[in-house]
Amino acid sequence: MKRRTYLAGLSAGSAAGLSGCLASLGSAGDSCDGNCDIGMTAVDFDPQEYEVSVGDTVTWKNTSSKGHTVTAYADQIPDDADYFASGGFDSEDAARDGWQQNEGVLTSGDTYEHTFEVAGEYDYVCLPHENSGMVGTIIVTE
Ligand SMILES: [Cu+2]
Repeated sequence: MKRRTYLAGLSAGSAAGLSGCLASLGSAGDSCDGNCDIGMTAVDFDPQEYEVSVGDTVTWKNTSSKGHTVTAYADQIPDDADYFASGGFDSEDAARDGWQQNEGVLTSGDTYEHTFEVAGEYDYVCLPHENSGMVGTIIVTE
């Protein structure tokens, strides 16, 4: 009986291992429920690191009851990449000023999309929760 339990556990484990492996490349966040790529929980981007290919569009969704932003760090995206931020701001300064007026905030259920045209690594932050470490990274490959 003990051995059967062990074998059952083993096969469930390898299935989970396989899906974990497939999931490591651009897998959507659990909180998305199939409706987004990156969920925004109370204090985190889910997943925190997300990998896509050039030309892919990433959809963030606020899956929590808190207000969040998606705001690129201007000096932590590829040099020739377009700046991006929820609210449509064209610079980090403008996004930070806007946030003071409550602009660019995604409330519960809101989505934001950005299409990544330049390969490289993009770091971004949620301005209301910057001090709580609500940051994320998009890795765009050729
Ligand atoms: Cu936030």
